Amino acid sequence: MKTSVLVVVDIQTDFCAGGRLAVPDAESILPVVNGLVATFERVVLTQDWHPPGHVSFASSHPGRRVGDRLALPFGEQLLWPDHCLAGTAGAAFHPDLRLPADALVVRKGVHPHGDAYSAFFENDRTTPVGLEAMLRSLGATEIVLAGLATDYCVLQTALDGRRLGYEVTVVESACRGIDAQGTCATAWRQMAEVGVRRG
Ligand code: VGL
Ligand code: ZN
Repeated sequence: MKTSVLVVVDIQTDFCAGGRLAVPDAESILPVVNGLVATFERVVLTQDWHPPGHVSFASSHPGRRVGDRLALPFGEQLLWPDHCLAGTAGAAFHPDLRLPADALVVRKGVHPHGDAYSAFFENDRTTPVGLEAMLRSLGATEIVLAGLATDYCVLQTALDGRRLGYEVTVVESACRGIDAQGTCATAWRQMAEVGVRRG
């Protein structure tokens, strides 16, 4: 039996207009996402949720700037402005997102020394974030992805989803990317290569 779960990625104030890491045109997906939310029985929301001094913040590394790449034991960490500080208004879901009362929430990037783009695994590729356990308990076979940002958190969640054997559909009209250096085109290519459907 096919069981689909809608996964709404990081639709938070800091990623929208006026936020600390605003994704261009992010708000325009809200009506599309709300429409999707209304059609799914099971919805999981992800929330970027960083402690002060988080490893992904340029401000945590004296002499480093936003956009710099830092070498970490498990790979490169791209440095961002401070964003989605746990418990602050910037980390809250966008007020126009229609939240089902029974939606489940996965918070990621919660450890000071580890970042997480994917809702399945932290960027060390091994520490579980929580989505896999949730999907297993829901009996999910397919995930449908919407949200922000196409080239980071949506991308990595989609790739991990395929790796774990889920059918994965990314709804293009319900996503927006940062796309600073053509990274959205690369993201769609990477997703196509592993069989992610572009819905
Ligand atoms: C994201 C950069 C930093 C995302 C999160 O949600 O795509 N991007 N933290
Ligand atoms: Zn983040």
